[in-house]
Amino acid sequence: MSNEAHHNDGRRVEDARLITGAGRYAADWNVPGQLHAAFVRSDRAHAEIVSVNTQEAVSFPGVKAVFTGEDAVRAGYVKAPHTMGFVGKNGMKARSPERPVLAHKRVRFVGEAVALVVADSAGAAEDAAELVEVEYRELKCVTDPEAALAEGAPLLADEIPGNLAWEAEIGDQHAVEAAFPAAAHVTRAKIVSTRVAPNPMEPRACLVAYDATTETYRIHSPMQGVTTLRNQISSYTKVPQDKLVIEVRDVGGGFGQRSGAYPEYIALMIAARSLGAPVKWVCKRSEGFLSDAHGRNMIAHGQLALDRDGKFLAMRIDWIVDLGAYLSPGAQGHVRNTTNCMTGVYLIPALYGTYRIPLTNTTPLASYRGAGRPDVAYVVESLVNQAAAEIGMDPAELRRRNFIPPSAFPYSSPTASVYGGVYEKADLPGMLEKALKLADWKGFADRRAKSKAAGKLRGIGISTVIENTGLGNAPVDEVEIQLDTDGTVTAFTVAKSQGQSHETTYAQIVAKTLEIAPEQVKIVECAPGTKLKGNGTGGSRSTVGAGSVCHLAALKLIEEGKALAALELGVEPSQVTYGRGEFTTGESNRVVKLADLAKAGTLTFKADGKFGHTWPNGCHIAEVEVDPDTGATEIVSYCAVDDIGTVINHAIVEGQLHGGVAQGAGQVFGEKMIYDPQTGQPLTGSFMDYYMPRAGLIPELRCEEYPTPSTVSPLGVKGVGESGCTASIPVLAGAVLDALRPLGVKNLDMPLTPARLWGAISGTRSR
Ligand code: MCN
Repeated sequence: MSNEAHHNDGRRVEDARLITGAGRYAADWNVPGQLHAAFVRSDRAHAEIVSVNTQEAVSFPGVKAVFTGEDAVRAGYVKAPHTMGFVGKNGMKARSPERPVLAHKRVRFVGEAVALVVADSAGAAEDAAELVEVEYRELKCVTDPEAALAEGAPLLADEIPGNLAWEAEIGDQHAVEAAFPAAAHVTRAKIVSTRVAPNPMEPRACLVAYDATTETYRIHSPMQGVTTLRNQISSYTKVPQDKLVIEVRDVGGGFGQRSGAYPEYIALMIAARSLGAPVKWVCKRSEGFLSDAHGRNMIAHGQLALDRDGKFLAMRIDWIVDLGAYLSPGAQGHVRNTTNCMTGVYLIPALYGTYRIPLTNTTPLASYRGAGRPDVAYVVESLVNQAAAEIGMDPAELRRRNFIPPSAFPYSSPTASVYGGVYEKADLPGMLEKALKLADWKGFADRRAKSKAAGKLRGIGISTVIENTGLGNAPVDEVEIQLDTDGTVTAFTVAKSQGQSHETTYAQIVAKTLEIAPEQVKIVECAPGTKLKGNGTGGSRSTVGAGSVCHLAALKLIEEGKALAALELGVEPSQVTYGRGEFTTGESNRVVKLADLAKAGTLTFKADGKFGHTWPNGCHIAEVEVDPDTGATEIVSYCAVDDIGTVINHAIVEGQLHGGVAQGAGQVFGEKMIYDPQTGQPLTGSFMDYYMPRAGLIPELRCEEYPTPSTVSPLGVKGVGESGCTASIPVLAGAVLDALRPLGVKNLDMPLTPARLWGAISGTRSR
């Protein structure tokens, strides 16, 4: 069977289930005797809690109990786990206020859970929640990260002076300071990656049941991998991991936001144990805007020094990373990934970066598709594009002059020693030329002239990006393959698809290794009670991690299968060969099929692997037309050339790019969480006010591959799940700026709404 025959035609095997309503999401789980929960949430951004009066709520018909911060403190569930374990300036460790799972004595953002009402119906719980009276003593709030760090800012926690949760510096300050005075040109910019609300399609939900005889909690929740959630819940509660059974089947989008243990889940554990009944909560969309972790939210002051020929000499980036009122479990990417990719795809001999993380009276932040990678790409690519405009050089040519050359790989970036940033091989010049051709870069001047004749401002944007994917926090990724008596092969993994089609692609991997049809392979992710070690899905690492181990486990089946088949065939294992689901020997015509191997009972084969970072990279080029009379933008073309190593499934990879580009476009053109600076109230708390990208925004993408197989993964794969986001933000924002630059517009802050662009255009006209 040829390799091609092992690939199906790209169709996702999970689609039939998901689009016919047969999916099973967190809210679809129901268990006998379950009760329903509603949270009372803070409507103040910053306040002391004077009292919580639950009397009326408790006596509301159907209500079983109301829990408050006192219950959370009594349980000892006050220390939220976070992953910012890095060592900062002068050995500084990250600091976060205590966070009881129901707020106690103090609230620090609008939406923080203050009380939990449990009733025999969701309606009763919601109605009673309105009867809980919370008396607050309001405190001054601060929602702007720069204001939070300023002298005299309201303090979120007495033990965290200056609201400074963490501070760090990386790189070589002296080298950078020496390089700048010698530069022929310095480009400077303040670049803001806006705060967005991820809004996966499936709202959060959680159902917790407690078995008093075994002291075990069974938790149904949407998440990205069973081990991460179990770890974090255990760390929040000190409940041993083997007393936490986590159940999940389908997840309707995650984007990083689902990876962590939210306080609500743990408050439900208190309720389920105390009431001796399962308790279920389904988050409403407007509640999600307030309490689901937000994404991005980084400010960078960047400076890039160039010599007379446009060669980069040095770069400095000062970051302010606003992670909200508390450090959440999923916040480390903001620092680790921006550090890993801080010089992008360029040779920049001297680099210096600083980080400051303030606490603000806003919803906590976590990884959001790209987790720092889109932010750093946006900063570096914007600096490069601005430098090209300032020195009057074609931005493609400026890139050519500064790329890390193929001969320099594996490339140890100036930040390689911080969190492990050695780039594996890439061919950046080749990638650029392919993309320029695909996008007909040379023909742009003509297209711009045509647009101008039609009364439109046309702009072109380019980004060349690289990102780290693969490495995870778990010590290894394990996969177990089960061979059943009928020859069916089932692979069990820890990673969890939230829409990334693992059931299709992992099955393809196993099928290809075993030379059988993908239909013969079933994938089960996060089986309840699984003892497998491994990483959740995040950081576009599942294919590098779990995918590679699927291959290794299938190889194990072949190797161990040979020994078993040898017994049947009456030969030495070395005399057995395997192919197309059959063990054969040159000694006879006898054949042992996979089903024969397991005829006496199911067999299992376990493999593990630990992989470093892989480095997908790409060049995206887009063109936009801006209507100067309305400020409305149309993306008129989008070309993506990506090196994601060996591709398992082309259709799925394109789908991943489409989704990522749409999310990037959403951020560029409209998405932004806005807080009222005086009151700390979110002003974009529903889809009435918060922009979401629609299908009409995104044109037909032209995607092409330019693979340099990874040497980190035995499959040669690099991740792709976040590539679309990382490349699209600089490319789309850059294209719009390019359209307006001839009018004298020098910078534009996202979101690039019609109103903002119209204002910028009118401003230049009135000048
Ligand atoms: N793939 C492939 N060939 C490659 C690389 C990947 O065919 N060389 C396939 C994979 O097998 C998998 C998909 O592409 O089916 C994505 O793989 P990978 O890049 O390994 O990413 P993960 O599976 O680890 O997914 C995580 C990534 C992240 S971090 C976010 S955030 C994200 C994303 O994927 N969230 C998503 N894509 C998403 N897509 C959907 N629909 N929903 C989300 O929540």
